[in-house]
Amino acid sequence: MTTNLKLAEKVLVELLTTGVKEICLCAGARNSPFVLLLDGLFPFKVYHFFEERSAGFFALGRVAATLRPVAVITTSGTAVGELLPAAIEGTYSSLPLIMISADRPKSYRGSGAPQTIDQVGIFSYYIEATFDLDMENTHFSLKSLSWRKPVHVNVCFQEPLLDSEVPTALDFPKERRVTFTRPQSENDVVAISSFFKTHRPLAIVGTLPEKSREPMGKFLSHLGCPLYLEGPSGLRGHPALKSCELFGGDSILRKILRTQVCDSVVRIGGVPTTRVWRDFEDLLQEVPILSVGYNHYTGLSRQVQHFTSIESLVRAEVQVHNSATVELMAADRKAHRFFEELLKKYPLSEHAMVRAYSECIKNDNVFLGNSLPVREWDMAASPDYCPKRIAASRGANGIDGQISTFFGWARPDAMNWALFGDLTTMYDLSAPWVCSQMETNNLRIGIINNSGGRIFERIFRKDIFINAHDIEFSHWAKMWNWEYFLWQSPQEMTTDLPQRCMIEMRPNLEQTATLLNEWDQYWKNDV
Ligand SMILES: Cc1ncc(C[n+]2csc(CCOP(=O)(O)OP(=O)(O)O)c2C)c(N)n1
Repeated sequence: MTTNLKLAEKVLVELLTTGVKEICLCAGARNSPFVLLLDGLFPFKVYHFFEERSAGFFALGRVAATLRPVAVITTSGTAVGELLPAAIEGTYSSLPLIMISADRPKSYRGSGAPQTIDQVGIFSYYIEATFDLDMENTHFSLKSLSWRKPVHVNVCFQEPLLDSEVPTALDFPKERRVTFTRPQSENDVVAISSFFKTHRPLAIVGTLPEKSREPMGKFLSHLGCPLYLEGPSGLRGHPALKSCELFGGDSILRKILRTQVCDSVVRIGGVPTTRVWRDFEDLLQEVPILSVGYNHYTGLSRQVQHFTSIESLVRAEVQVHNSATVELMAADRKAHRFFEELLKKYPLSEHAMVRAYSECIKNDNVFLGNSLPVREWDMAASPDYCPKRIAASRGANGIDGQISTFFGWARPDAMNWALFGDLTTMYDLSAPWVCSQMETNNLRIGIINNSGGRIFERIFRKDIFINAHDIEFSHWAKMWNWEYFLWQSPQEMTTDLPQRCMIEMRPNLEQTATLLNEWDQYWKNDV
């Protein structure tokens, strides 16, 4: 007869067989069969959390760092709901998160009994599959999944929870490793090649999976068209791409398309961050687009030619000959020089601070928070460096769970820096909990404290959106026993820092606004 412990063991064995190496465990009473089995019996690396939201986002970071599925195990009730934000991000970023929730027996559903909620279906669209296991239904296999979305495994345990002896040793079957390589198709290669035969495109490159960066770098270096390389592509500042790389920001992209120097766009990787992408819905809706991503999301409501195999693009032997780009590249360089002058003129602006921060990071690892950091990186980070690893959570663009994802993503092979907004930081204050369990202590968190959500200042120009405050972060650092630094100008910035620290940067709001106004003015004058 099956027992709770046997059922839990079956689930864990299937994880092991699938190639899961790491589990984020959020202990409670209902999931005690899992907790006891994970107390030294299974060869998983187990991270312990008291808070499920952080656990979910940390797990996403681990998926990105290890390229393997990672499991999070929660108890029942609202604990399960705390995983929803990570499930959403996992869906749009196509990260294989396995969410395992413990539940009371099925007969309790709808009863309102303590810590009993309707768990099955709680993740609605944001899962590829649900398993609802109990003593009668013990069939559990992860074999035929595509892994393009998270998975929910709900496991009902009956009373008493510990209904058999905890084994002292277990035998494990062989690993059956999951691969995430998307199927390539000859048809895709042919269709992609024919687009290049009839078009003179501009390439916009968003988030690329780490393993695609090198082959994509080679491909783009032979392509011969202007390249807009966003930070999370990992190719911004790549030495082999410099001659074609655009640094003039959104406005140069608009100019290239408006003047029809390029007659189309090839969008590569994740949905682009640049605001120009939204223009393809209206102002630029006639521009043909070839979209090649790592999942099926295009980020547009209109139909475009879309392929989900980056490998097929890399294999297409294509080259673009467009002599008209020479002039445009010169305009880009001129605009870039103007922007460099602005950085010098307004050294206390956010952009100048981001530039100086990027010069501290050089070629280390960097994780960018949503909202302004990821945008300001694209505008202002030094073009002379290409970080070893760079990432941002651009699936659903949430400002939640960013620090936890950064911790999951950090690796010991280099210094790991991060750049977050102040509200984004406040969203994830319990994230440092996990640090004592991590393999690396190479962690430097940069916070741009501009006293609120300043991205809204530029969209609405109304205070009500900003959530302005005068909070500073030294006490947060103290709470977690991290060293803390305050930088208010680029002169104060240094790499002479402890291995692990929090750095609060306080830019001058007025200088930031003036820099942006002058930059807008530059493009208004450029007719
Ligand atoms: C979970 C979530 N809630 C709300 C938002 C909407 N939102 C986008 S940016 C932002 C403000 C971010 O402020 P901050 O982190 O200080 O960065 P800044 O805009 O100043 O760069 C908010 C609330 C979101 N993206 N995600």
